[in-house]
Amino acid sequence: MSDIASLNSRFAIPGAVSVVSSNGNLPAIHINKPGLCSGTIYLHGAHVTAWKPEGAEEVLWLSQKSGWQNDKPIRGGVPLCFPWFGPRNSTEYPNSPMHGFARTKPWSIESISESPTSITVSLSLQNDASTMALWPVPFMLRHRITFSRELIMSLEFTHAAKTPIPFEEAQHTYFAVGDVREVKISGLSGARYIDKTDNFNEKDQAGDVTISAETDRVYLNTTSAITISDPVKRRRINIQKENADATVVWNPWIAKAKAMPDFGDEEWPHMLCVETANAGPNAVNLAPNQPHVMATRIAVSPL
Ligand code: TA6
Repeated sequence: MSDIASLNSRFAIPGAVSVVSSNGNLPAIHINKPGLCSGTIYLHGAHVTAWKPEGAEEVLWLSQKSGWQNDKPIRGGVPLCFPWFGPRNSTEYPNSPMHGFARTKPWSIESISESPTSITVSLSLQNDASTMALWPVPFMLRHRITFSRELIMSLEFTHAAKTPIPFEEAQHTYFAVGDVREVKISGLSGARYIDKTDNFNEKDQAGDVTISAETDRVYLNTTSAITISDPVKRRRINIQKENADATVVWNPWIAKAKAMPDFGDEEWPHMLCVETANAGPNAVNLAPNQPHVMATRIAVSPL
């Protein structure tokens, strides 16, 4: 029996959940709860690529140009950044992938469960020779995703090193928007941010965030909920965080979109990243055998 057939026989829920060979022949879990929602998550990177509450349009953005290979992250959906965010010092740590290794590793299905109003998928990743070579820490990562009228993603990290370990993490969520130039992002007013498009200078946010150029900001020491108001799709996307002290806002705009081979040149107006994170000055220092759980809860409502 193939791996897919074996996974499907162990974890499928008739009428609601199937395990299939999807893009790039990568194994994926398809969820379809009539009257509630549909969704998709790949074992590759424990990567959620779709979530659509009944009666709403797809909430997550996925590039038409995304690659579907074991050694590359999927472009769009919710890539997991762990155990570092962004690039690593290439001299000190050669061969370190951007945003860590979690999003390009094959995760294992721990469980898939159904309630009358939800499907919950639990995937796990443990250290192996390749992760130990990059980051010598014995760890367990668990990504638990509840697909319902809301999307709840919970990333739990535990390690068995002898001393506290500093790490960074992000649920790097790509949202589908009608036109990024028209959206307003509220909830960050008064927060300090690192502006990665302006030599990483620190600045203060006054009022709503709007997007009129390449935008790449790490908002610091903020646990606030965020609302994306999208007049074109006539909807609000509400994003609540748990145990995440940073929020990242990113849109590549024209030139950066063109420079990414897995990102269509004309796709940038239709996506916006608002990322739940612990990164930079908000990195976490975690004691051994103490679980740290960061979570994101997403809901959609009419505007
Ligand atoms: O979260 C924003 C960011 O750090 C940007 O600087 C950009 O690099 C983006 O992530 C995407 O990174 P990726 O490695 O997925 O192309």
